[in-house]
Amino acid sequence: LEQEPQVKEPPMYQVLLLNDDYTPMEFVVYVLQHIFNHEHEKATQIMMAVHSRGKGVCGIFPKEIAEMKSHEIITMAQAHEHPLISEIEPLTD
Ligand code: TYC
Repeated sequence: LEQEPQVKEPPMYQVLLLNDDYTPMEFVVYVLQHIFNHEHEKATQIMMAVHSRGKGVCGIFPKEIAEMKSHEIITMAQAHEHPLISEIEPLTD
């Protein structure tokens, strides 16, 4: 049988945001708008989901981009002395 040419897509990673008791809600919304280009309404939805469930997905990217965005969140949080944490997780299909 003829094989279709295999087009390899890069493995994708979820950028996760973790809840905490101290980071202001508006700061989380600001970060989501500026790092992920989410609209204010979408950023608010994600923030509230993380606030109530403990963890949530901000976006899905190839590994290097995911790492960069996760790092940007932590850097912005540290600059404002907020304990906000982000991590990345491989998407398994
Ligand atoms: N729980 C925070 C508060 O009540 C808000 C918050 C939401 C913090 C999402 C972190 O990833 C987070 N101020």
